[in-house]
Amino acid sequence: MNRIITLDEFIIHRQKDFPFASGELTGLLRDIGVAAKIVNREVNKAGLLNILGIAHQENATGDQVQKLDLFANEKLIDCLKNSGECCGVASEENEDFIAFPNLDNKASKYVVVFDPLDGSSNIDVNVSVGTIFGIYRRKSDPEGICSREDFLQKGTELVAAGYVLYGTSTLLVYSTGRGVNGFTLDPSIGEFCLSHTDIRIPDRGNYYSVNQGYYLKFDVEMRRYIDYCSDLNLMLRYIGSMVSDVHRILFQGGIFLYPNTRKYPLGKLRLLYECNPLSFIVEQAGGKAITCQLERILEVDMVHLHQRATIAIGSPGMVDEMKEFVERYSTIVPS
Ligand code: P6P
Repeated sequence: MNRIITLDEFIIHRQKDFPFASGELTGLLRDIGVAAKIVNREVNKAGLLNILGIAHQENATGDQVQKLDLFANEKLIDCLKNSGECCGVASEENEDFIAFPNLDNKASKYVVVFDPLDGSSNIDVNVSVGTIFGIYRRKSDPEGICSREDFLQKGTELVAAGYVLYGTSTLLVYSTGRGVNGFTLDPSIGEFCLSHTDIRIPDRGNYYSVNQGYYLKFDVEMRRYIDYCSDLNLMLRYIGSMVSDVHRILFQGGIFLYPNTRKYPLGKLRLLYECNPLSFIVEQAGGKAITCQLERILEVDMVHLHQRATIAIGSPGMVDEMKEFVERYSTIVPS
């Protein structure tokens, strides 16, 4: 039996990959791991506690907020505020970013963006949900408080990104730009343990993931590509939780699509804390992530915190094929 390597050990060991690392990023990743364990504990017993049901609130993006969303958001903010390595956060659940005062007058180098509980509408029906996070190096004066410019950075500026999938087991997948690794939570010891080393996405796969219910509302080129996937007898898998759907694609190959529709002309998914972190990970695993207008997701200019984007993400061979359909059938010539 292989020796158990915990997330903490792995992060500290990999710190050597960064000659100038002084431990702040290491500490930050470990704090996120702690927050994930706390959220996991509540997600796993959500059905037993009076934290189900909609909290009769709307979040910054107008979605109904489940109580567990609020809990997860609060825990992540608390852990990061007290980490001493993070000077501010931006969350799907908060209209604006939150600046943290320096702890012990120590200037923090990083800001964190996150969707605390993505796919939360699945909670009441016991379908997997996830946390998505991204870490940027601040651009503002380290002696001052963080500013909006710290968050309005392209995905290419990400220092690290990851997700936690609360599913049949709880898995934390992250990258600091040198490959992708996965850690499964062992509840008996309360540790995330290395379970998937150097994850690589297959060049192609047998899955396509899209909300077929919007088919007639997609542009013609997307409908043609979806028909092509169906003609290839690919299997449609879509559970309405981006982390879960992209996780399947990352591990087994395939493509996930959320194109523009009449309801969401700019796409539904959020660039800052959904598309960019997952695209960073998929690219690090050898995959591709572009908008349905063929721009590389990580290169899209970040204009405001809750900016939406269309996305096609997954196996490189399949994203390239989708790109060909757009070029061939789009009535709008991509800029
Ligand atoms: P639709 C969940 O609300 C979410 O933000 C993503 O996790 C998911 O992929 C998408 O929205 C589902 O949206 O319109 O298909 O229900």
